[in-house]
Amino acid sequence: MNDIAEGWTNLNMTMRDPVPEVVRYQGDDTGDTDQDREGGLATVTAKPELKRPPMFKVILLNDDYTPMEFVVHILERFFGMNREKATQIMLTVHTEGAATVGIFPRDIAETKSEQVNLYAQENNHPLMSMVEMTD
Ligand code: TYC
Repeated sequence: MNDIAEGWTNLNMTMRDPVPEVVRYQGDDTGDTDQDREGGLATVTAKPELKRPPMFKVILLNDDYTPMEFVVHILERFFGMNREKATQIMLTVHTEGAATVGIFPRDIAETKSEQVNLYAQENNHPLMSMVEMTD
């Protein structure tokens, strides 16, 4: 599994709640054990070991030359938007100057931004995206 796929696995496995783990009962009442001692076992609430990764915005920037249809195509191709959503976001970038088009873990945000910039360059359009940390 590559790094990006692994990143997603961890993200999916992120635990929202403490997970009980079974431990051998030591005959000692100190510590955070629940009072379930059937069969000589007590449970203890384990600290979640995975933290949510910090998230990063991919921001699309306006320019005066990239055709609107190409921007819509970019949003469909790299950000999985349907035509209606892509058109709406493209128009926001066009009128506001920039818009967040997706929020991802750092590696995925960087990769998407680079893919967009490279694809625009290969098609001789000045379209640019950038990555910014979320607040
Ligand atoms: N402003 C461009 C035009 O008028 C359209 C455009 C939209 C360009 C969004 C870039 O990220 C962009 N053709």
